[in-house]
Amino acid sequence: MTRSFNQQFDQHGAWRRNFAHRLKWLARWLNENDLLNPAVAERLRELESQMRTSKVKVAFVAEFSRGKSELINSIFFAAYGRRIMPAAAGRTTMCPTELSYEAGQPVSLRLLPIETRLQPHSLTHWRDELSQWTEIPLDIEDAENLSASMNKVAEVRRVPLAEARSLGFWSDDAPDDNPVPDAEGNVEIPRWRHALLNMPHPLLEQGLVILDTPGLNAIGAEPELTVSLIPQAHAVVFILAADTGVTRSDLAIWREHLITEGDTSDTRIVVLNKIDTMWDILSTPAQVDAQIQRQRKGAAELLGVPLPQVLPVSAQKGLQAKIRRDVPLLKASRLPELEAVLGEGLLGKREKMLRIAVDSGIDSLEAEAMRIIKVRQRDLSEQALELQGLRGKNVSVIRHMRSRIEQEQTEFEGSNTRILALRSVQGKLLREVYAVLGSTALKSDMARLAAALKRPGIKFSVRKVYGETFDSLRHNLSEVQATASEIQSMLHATFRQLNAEHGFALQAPAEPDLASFEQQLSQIEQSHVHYLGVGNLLKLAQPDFCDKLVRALASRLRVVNEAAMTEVERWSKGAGAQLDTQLKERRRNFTKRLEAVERIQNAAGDLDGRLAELAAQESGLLELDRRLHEFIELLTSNESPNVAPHNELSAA
Ligand SMILES: Nc1nc2c(ncn2[C@@H]2O[C@H](COP(=O)(O)OP(=O)(O)OP(=O)(O)O)[C@@H](O)[C@H]2O)c(=O)[nH]1
Ligand SMILES: [Mg+2]
Repeated sequence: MTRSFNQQFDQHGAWRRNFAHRLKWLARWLNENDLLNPAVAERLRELESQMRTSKVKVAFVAEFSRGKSELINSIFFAAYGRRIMPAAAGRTTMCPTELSYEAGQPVSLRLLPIETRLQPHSLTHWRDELSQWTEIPLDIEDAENLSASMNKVAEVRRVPLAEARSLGFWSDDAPDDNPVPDAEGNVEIPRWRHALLNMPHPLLEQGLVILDTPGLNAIGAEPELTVSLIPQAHAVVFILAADTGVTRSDLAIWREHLITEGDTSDTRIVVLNKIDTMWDILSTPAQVDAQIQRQRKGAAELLGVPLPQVLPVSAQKGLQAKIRRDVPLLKASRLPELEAVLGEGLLGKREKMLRIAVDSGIDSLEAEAMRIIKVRQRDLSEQALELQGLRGKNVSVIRHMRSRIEQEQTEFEGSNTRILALRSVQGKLLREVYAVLGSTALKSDMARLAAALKRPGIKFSVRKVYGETFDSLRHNLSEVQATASEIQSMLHATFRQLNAEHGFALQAPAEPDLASFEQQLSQIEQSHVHYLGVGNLLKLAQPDFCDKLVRALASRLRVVNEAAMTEVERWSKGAGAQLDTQLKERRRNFTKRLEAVERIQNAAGDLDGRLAELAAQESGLLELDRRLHEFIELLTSNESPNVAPHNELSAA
């Protein structure tokens, strides 16, 4: 039996919540046993919040009236018993609409007026400018109210040509794409630029984000939609109508929005919608099937996707069937098959990505905790050896031992200067990294790109101009990689020295690998060059277009650079925390040794008692070691998410 998208998503959510829960338990256990240094604690917090808040974004893209909004209604909103997203003949959805849930934010529909296009800011910027949005509070218990509010995304305005031109809905260069003026010379444009629905729907609560887009005519769309919003989706559903097949404008949209960025082909799903229009009482079911199959094959060939990724459905009948609980109709709509593919492709991939991220985090966490346990074990056996040497010795020997420990302690504290020097060099190099990847440097790179794109005749050298900009961005990353290598060899040297002189067990954490960020840069570059290549070059001559494009680029690049900086920072903090932890352990060790000698000085017979204590502590550490492995085993194992962690994970 195929599981519906909703069921699959529920299970994925349960897995994530459970994992986050176990991580919390592990953190608590590590903390109770004094095995948690600040770097590990932060890593744990990051992993936990990644598990809890990671979003899965699905974008619905197609020419107008192919049934994007109807498909969203049928997959996600059938439980309301009616249409929630407006879906009607002709152009309906007029602005990109994002559906998601952020707890703590008001449940509402927020709308950004189209006039904000006149100001020089990216959508990313506007997201934080709450006061610029029109907010409509929603009552999600009331389906009628919800649906009426959602009608806002279909609102339009009539404006004079000049205004339409300045807002980007009229181009003198591409007259075929322009809207048709009415008798007074006015044209229809969207009232809103972007809509954000925040609503506690079960799937949205678990991190699903749905992006519904307006049928994209060449001129009205913002570059940011193409070069940022859609490429960042984890899956894109492209919709065709079974009755029309792949039209010229479908193909143009497919080329512009769906064949970009790298190895994403497995998260592109093509839906052949409206198969109900082929149901025909004069044909046998077998004939209808054969017809659908022909359309499927044709679409797969034209778009260059594997046949299993082209799924025929009837969104409308699927919605009706779910509302009326009409099982045969639901089956005929073939909606469940699409949901199964969507769920497996999207969530399976997401789960894999999360697991990879989490596994490497857990590995380094285990190594760190093990190191602390090892250091303690060694300290204990050294102490035991030292005390055994005192057996049967007289008072002056004991006094001598005491002064030897004190001397060792002084020498140890003296060597701190080397550690301080290491820290300051590390800090300086990190500041260099921030300077290279920080926002000031990026801004000037972007200003140069914008200026280059505005030069007359740029059409012929767009690829080169982007190439230069991105070479310089990639160069920044390799510079940072080189700096990191430099810090790394310094860490190795200093750690080796400290290990030799003080018997530490320091090991420099793995150097950050920035290759994946370079890869991301190349994908972004590709999507821009691709976007301009598919008939958008002419727009470079339009006022403001270059700035819009470059602003959209800048907001994406900022995210990449910040992620790279976080990686470097995490590694540097990791090294620092290791050092701190071992210094702390060593200081504690001096105090313990002095205490032990003192006790023996005061009552010589206490020696055996103290040795027994040490032995007990040693076996306690063995137990800790065993439990740590148990924990990690439990965290990384694949077993069902319903096992309550409490029993296995209760603190020692
Ligand atoms: N017969 C049939 N009609 C459908 C189906 N799905 C959608 N429609 C109709 O097609 C029209 C357009 O559907 P929408 O969901 O508004 O299409 P859209 O792609 O969101 O269009 P825009 O918002 O304008 O970009 C509506 O009248 C729907 O009722 C279907 O499976 N079968
Ligand atoms: Mg729509």
